[in-house]
Amino acid sequence: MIDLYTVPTANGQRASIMLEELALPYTVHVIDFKTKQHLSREFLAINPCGMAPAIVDREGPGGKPYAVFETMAIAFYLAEKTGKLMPKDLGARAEVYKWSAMVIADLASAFAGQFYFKIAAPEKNPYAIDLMEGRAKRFLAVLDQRLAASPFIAGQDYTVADVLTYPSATSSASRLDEGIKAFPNLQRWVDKVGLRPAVQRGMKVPA
Ligand SMILES: N[C@@H](CCC(=O)N[C@@H](CS)C(=O)NCC(=O)O)C(=O)O
Repeated sequence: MIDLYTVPTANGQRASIMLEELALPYTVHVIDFKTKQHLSREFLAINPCGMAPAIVDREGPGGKPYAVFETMAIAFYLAEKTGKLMPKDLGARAEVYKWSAMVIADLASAFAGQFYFKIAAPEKNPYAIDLMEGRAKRFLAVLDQRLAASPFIAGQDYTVADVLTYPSATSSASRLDEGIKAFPNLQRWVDKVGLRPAVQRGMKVPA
């Protein structure tokens, strides 16, 4: 059994899609930012950064409870635990590492900045908003080019890199005025990946 500590955001959706894809049993715990639950002593013991999502695998390495934080680490941990969605061949696996790192470090960070500056900020700074939206669009364009030549993000097969990308291309990209209209290959991939029942279930967590 896995405890998932989450919030209804793209990062939370990445973790729940992984759990659904791998058919791992899990219990959802919603973190309440309003009461600063993410900064509580109990939650900081799971993720010292005080961020969601995080998981505790009650049967972790050595059969002991094991906490994992950082969305990409959660996804890789679960893929390796089950031997699914992560290629065995080093070359194919390196494609997963590369594209996953780009999506999390570059694209998701740009969208986080866009959210903070465009939506959360009490005073709007056009430079900061344009910078973050510009970067998000630049990385979406890179994914669009990639998907012109490759059926999935990391190559021929659906992998953890697709799971990590989907919430950015849907939830986060819905905050752009034009959505992903300018990116036809990305849109085609979103339509295909969005048909997966596990993706549909994972996107609805927490209910
Ligand atoms: N690098 C982290 C980012 C996680 C993150 O930003 N989580 C947000 C919710 S989507 C959060 O917990 N924010 C609270 C805070 O920044 O204090 C990851 O990939 O897991």
